[in-house]
Amino acid sequence: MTNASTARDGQQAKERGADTLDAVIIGAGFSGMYQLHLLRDRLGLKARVIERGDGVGGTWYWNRYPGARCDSESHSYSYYFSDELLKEWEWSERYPQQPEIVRYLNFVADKLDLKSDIQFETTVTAARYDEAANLWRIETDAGETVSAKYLITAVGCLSSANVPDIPGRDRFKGDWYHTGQWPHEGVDFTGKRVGQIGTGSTGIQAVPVIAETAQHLTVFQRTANYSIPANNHPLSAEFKAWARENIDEIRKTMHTSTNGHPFLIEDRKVFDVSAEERREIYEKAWEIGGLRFRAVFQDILFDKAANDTAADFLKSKIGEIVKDPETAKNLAAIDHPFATKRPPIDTGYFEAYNRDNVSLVNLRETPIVEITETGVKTTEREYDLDIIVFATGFDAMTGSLLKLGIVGRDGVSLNEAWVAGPRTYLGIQVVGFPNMFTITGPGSPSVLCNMPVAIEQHVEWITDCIEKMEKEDIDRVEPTEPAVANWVDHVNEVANATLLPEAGHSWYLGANVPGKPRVFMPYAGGMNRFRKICDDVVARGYDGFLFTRDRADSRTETVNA
Ligand code: NA7
Repeated sequence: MTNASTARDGQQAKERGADTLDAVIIGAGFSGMYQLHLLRDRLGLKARVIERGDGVGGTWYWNRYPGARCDSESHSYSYYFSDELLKEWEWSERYPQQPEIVRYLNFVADKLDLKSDIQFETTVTAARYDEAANLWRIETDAGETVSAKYLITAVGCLSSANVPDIPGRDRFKGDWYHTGQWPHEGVDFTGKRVGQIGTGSTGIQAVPVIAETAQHLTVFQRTANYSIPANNHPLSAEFKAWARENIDEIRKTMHTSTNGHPFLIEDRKVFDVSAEERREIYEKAWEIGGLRFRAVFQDILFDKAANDTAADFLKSKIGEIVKDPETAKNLAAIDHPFATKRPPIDTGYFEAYNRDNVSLVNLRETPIVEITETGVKTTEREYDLDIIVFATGFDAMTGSLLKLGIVGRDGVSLNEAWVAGPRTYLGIQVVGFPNMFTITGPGSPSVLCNMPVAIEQHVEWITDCIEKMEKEDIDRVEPTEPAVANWVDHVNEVANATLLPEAGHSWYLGANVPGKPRVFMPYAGGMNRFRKICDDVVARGYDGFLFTRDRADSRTETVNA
């Protein structure tokens, strides 16, 4: 194992008392697992993961809805820190399904012996910074308090379910489910009248699968959405061998690309080619399928006229697929530029509307008035339903962090610190919350990137920072206010250079949750650029971070990085 080889024989943790840990990590998904591995097996620290679920997987543990599938290609949706792991695991399909991802994460957890340091079925109810002791006191629903020098949140960006507060919701006598909190035993739709609210990436994946067994599926669409066929298929033996033999090459591409995917964005611009050539390029990309479509021109996300050509192509495809003209018109009534909301990829989404048992309700024309005991009532009529599926997304990027009950220096909570929106330095740290690290936090590329690539970079950066602190006996690290202010400005500046803010109702902006401050949260400057910025910060002596050490005379000194 690349990193495990240095294992626990590495530098020993500073003794902090038997009941005090070096680090508490919250969440056992991709990020928490890797963070545990590096802190425990590379640095030799005493670290524990606290996890709400009874197994590893994080977002993938909870998102078990029908059709749940990743939109990153499987051979890139893996940890790349270990060639051994890469060679031992074999993905079966181009896009991995949820159960296969959970199997993969269990394989990694077992291989690295991680589960022994994961406390499952435990929810963190509060985490308070005790300034006098320079320790985080983490309280759980098991009634215990765990203390640790470092608090690392690995709670994922899309883990806090957003169930809209539609009037009458609790009156419904049938069953209702949110896709992100799906029952482990599954849901039997056979013979049921199902209503699905939401047509984001999740809803678009769920529709064709639910339609297969439901008596009738009524899809309630608020914002029409683009979707590109995934062209999912089993991976051939040749491809699997190629992926195993070209690990370095694939890793290099993922680290070079803007979005951490295993392919690069073409250099050409939309209007560099003729209309005919452009059509051919789009047709070919549509056949190949998936997020590669977005990569065929470099200016799709920057130039509205260029974007229009992709948008028009995708809208025309809806018209070609969907037979009923009224349904096709409603599905193609898309109000935002292509890829300014997360672009879904699908398996038979638009085709599903050609089935007799699927119908679409355009909520822009006939909004939902209330949920009744027996179904959903719009301004036009009432739809009788046995089951309502909320595919209504997440309180993304900040929701799961703000739920943790984090309180920093001087009793200031994270909720108070972020009342006007999240403020971080590099998405990693927050002023007033010393020694707290937020993996893929707001202000980092996170959801605009193939997540494992973003996660590995953040986890490795955090580990290096902690290693430095342990080696140099540093007690605290936190960012400076000017560094945070500059970073927030930079995050806005790079977002404003793209068309991304044009989707005014996107969860990137927090606009899907009533009352949430509208701040563009992910870093849109590209993962490759972000990685370089983080490296440069270190090269400049952790520029923007303040390291402090407590002296024997009980004064605190600033340590030059
Ligand atoms: P998204 O992308 O936030 O989609 C949620 C959908 O639910 C979207 O169509 C919303 O319409 C709709 N929605 C939300 N609230 C309501 C109400 N109150 N009434 C009607 N419709 C509503 O979440 P997903 O789970 O699909 O995807 C999240 C990410 O997971 C995805 O991007 C991938 O990265 C993986 P709206 O657009 O707000 O009008």
